[in-house]
Amino acid sequence: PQTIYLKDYTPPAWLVEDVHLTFRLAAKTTRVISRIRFAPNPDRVDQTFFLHGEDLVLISSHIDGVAVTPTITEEGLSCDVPDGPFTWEAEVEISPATNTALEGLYMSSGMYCTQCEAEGFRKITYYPDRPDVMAPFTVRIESDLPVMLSNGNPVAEGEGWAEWHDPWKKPSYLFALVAGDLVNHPDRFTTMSGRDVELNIWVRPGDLHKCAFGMEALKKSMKWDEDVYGREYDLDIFNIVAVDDFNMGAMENKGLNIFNSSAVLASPETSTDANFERIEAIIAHEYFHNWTGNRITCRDWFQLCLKEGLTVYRDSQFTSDMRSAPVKRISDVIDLRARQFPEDQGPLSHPVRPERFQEINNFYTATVYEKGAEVIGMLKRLVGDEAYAKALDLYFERHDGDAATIEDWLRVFEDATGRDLTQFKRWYSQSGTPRLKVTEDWAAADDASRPPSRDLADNPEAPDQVRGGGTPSGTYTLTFEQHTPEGSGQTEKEPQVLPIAVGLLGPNGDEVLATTLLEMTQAKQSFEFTGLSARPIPSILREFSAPVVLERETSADKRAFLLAHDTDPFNRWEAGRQLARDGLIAMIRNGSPADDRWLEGMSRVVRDDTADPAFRALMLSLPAESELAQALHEQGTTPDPDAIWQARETVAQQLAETLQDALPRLQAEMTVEGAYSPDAGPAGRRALAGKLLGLTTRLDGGAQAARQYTHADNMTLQLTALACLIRSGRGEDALAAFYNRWKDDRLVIDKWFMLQIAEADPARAADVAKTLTEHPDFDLKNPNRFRATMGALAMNHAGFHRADGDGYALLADWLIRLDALNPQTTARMCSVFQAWRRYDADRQALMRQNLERIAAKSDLSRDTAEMVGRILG
Ligand code: HT7
Ligand code: ZN
Repeated sequence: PQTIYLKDYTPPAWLVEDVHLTFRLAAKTTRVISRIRFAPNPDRVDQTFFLHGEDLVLISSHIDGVAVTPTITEEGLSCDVPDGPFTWEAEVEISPATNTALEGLYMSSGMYCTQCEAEGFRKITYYPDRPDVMAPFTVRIESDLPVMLSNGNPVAEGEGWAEWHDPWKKPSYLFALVAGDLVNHPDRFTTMSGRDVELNIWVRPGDLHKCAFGMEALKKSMKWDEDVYGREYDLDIFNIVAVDDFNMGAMENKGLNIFNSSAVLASPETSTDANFERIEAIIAHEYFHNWTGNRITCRDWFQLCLKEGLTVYRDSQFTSDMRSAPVKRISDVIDLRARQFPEDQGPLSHPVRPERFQEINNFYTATVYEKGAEVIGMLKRLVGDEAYAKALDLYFERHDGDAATIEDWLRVFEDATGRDLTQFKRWYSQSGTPRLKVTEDWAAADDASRPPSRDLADNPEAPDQVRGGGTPSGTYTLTFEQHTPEGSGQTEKEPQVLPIAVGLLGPNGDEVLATTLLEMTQAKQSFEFTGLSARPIPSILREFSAPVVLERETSADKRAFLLAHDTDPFNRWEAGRQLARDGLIAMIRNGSPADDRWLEGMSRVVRDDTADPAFRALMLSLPAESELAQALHEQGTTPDPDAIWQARETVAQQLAETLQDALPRLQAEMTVEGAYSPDAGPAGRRALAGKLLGLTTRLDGGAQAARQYTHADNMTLQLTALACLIRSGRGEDALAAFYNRWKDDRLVIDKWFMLQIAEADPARAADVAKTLTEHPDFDLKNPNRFRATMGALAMNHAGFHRADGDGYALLADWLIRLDALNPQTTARMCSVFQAWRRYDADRQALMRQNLERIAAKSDLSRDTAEMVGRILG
C-alpha cells in the first residue's frame, strides 16, 4: 500500500465552483447524477484532472455536454479537459444495501444514510475528494420514502422528491444524505442576532421518547458557543439523525449531523448517567464543529488535529461549565492515561500532526483528539484567557471559509500575542509522552552550605526566581528535567515548552504559594521560591497542566499529606491515586499489605461531606489493571495480569472492611429521592452510591445489590446493581430477567452483552464472550454490538490475557471475519493488541501468533494491514 506524506502536499489543480447532485435511491441500484463546474486553481502546480472514485459503476460522463471516455483505475478516473472552466457531468451506479463498510451511502435498519469523512464521498460519485476543495452543493433526492434530508436548507419538494441547497462552501467529507421512514422531535432556537432556526432530531418511530435530552443538549450547546466563543449558527435548519449502524460516535456534516443512536438517544429507564453525560458532550462536540471544522476546515488530513483537537478542547470546556470542572478534568486525565499514553508509548505512537499515513481512518486517534486538545489547553494556559479569546476571534475572522493548517493556527496566536511559538510547535511534530523528572532542594535562611546567589542575568543555567520574599527567608528550589523517549522513527527529541502549574503548602497544610505557572523551555531548568519560613511541600502539575509523566521520588507520607491538604482538587485526587498505585505495585511485587495511609485517606475522603460526591466517587476508584500493567512495565517488572487482578481484589476487599461501619449511613445519604434527573448533582450522588454498593457487595455477598436491582426505577441503579451481582457470582437470574425486560431495545441489549463479559471472572471471560457470539442477537455487522462483545473482552484485562491465549484467539477469529465486512471497525479494534510487548514471553508469542494470523488473511483491508503492521513493528 502507498504511503502518503505531509511534505508532498500540492494544491489541487482544479477547484469546484458548485455541485449539483441527483440521487435516485434504490437499495442495490442507486443512481447518482452529478453536475460539477470546475475552474483552474490559480495556485496550481500541475494541470492533472483526477477525480477520486471507488466501487462505482460509471454509466456515462460528459464534459460541456460532450460524451467523454475517461481512464478508470481502482482509485478514480482521469480525463483530458479544456484549459479553462468546464462542466463535468456523470452518472454512476452504487449499491447501498451491500455496503457493510458503513462508508459512503449505505443502509441501516431500512434507512439510507451516508458517512463521508474521511474519504467516503468517493464511494458515492467521482469527485476531487480532498478537504481543500470546497463548494456549495445542491442535492435532489428521489425516492418513495417519507423523509429525505441533505445539507443546508430545504428549497423545494414534491411527490417522491426533495431538494436541498447548502450555500456554505464545504469539502465533500461534510456531505450527507438521509432518507427513511423517520419521525422527528422538533424544536426552535433563536440565535443571538435574532434569527429563528428550526431544530429536529430524526429517529425511527419507536425512539421518539428518547430525544428530549439530546434536544436540550443541542440548545445548550448553541447558546454556549454564542456566549463563550461568539459563534452563531448559520442556516435556517439544523437536523440530527440517529442511525443504528455507525462506525464512530457521530459526524458533523453541515446542517445534518448523523449520530450513532447510542450517542443521541436517551431515557432514564434505558440510559445510565454516564450515557447522558456522553450524549451531552458528543452533541456539543458535533455542533461546535460547525465553526471549528466546517466553516474553517483542514487543508489536508494531516491537519486533522486542527479541527479535532480544538473541538475536543471546546467540548471539554462546555462540559466543565455545565457540570463540575474538577471532576471533568480528572475524568479526562484518567481517559488520557488509559488511551493516549499507551498509544504514545507503544508501536502506534505518532505526532499530534502525523507526517505519514497509509489509511487516514487509522489516525482518528486519542493522540490527534485528546492530546491535540491538551496542546490547546497548554497554549491557553501559556498565553492567558484574554489572549486566547483574542486569538480565537482572529482565527475565525482570518480563516472563515478556509482550509487551514497548524501553521495558520499558530500564526494567529503569534500575531495576537506577539509570542514566538516556534518551540511550542514541537508539540505538534514530536511524538511520545515527555517524562518530567523533578528534584527538590531546600536551603534554610541560615544554611551556610548554600551556594552564593547566582546572577540571573549572566548565567543561563541560573534558576528562575518565582517569588522574592522578606528576610530572613529560606529558599526552595525545584529542578525539572524533561526527556521524551524515542519512538515513531524519531530519535532525537528536542525540549518542549511545558507549562507547569505549582503550588506550595506549609508544614501545617496551609497554602504558602497559590497556583503559579512555571514555564519550562529547557531540557533542565530550576525554579527558586524565596521568602519561605519552612520547607514547603510542593503540589506539582496542578490541574495536570501538561500531558507528561511526572517522575518524582517522594514518600507515601507526603502523598498522604497532599491527599489531606492540597487545595487543587486534581492534585488531591492524584495524591490518592499515586498512593493507591504505589501500594498495589508493592503488593504485586513483594506481597506487601495494603497501605494504611491510603486506607485512612479514603476513610476521610469518603466521609467528607463538604466534597462533591462525584469527586469522592473518583477518589474511591482504583487504578485500572492496564494502568498497573503499564506502571509495572515502566519499572522493569513484567506484568502478570492474574497477580494484578488479585491485588486489586485484595485492596478493594480491605477498603470495604475499613469502611464497613460507615457504609450504611453513607449509602443512605447518597440516596436520590424524587424523579430521575441526569444533572451533575444527582448523577454524582448515584456515582458515589454505586461505588459504595460495590464495596457493600464484597461484605454481604450481593444481598443489597439484589434488592436494588429489583426496585431500581432507572438504568443507572439497575445496571450498577447488575454489575455487582455478576461480580459476586449471583448474576444469572438477574441477567435473564434483564434480557427479557429489554430484548427489544438494541442499546440496552448492548449493555447486556458488554456487562457480562466485562464483569466476568477473568477465568471465564473468554468463554462468556464466545458463548455470546453464538447468541441470536450477536450481529457482526452492527459495530455497537461487536464493540459491546469484543471491546468488553479486551476491557477484562486478566480475562483477555488469560494464559492459555483463548482471549487473543477469539478476538483474532472475529477480527478476521469482520475485516471482510467493515475494515474501519476491525482496524480500530486491533489496537487492543498494541501493548503486546509488555507481557511475558509466552503471552507475547501468543499475541504475535494471532496478529500474524490476522496479517496473513487473504484480501486483508488496507486499514487492518496498516494497523497490524505497525503493531508488529
Ligand atoms: N469528525 C468525525 C470523525 C469521523 C467519523 C465519524 C463517524 C464515522 C466515521 C468517521 N470517520 C471519521 C467525528 C468527530 O470527530 O466529530
Ligand atoms: Zn470531532
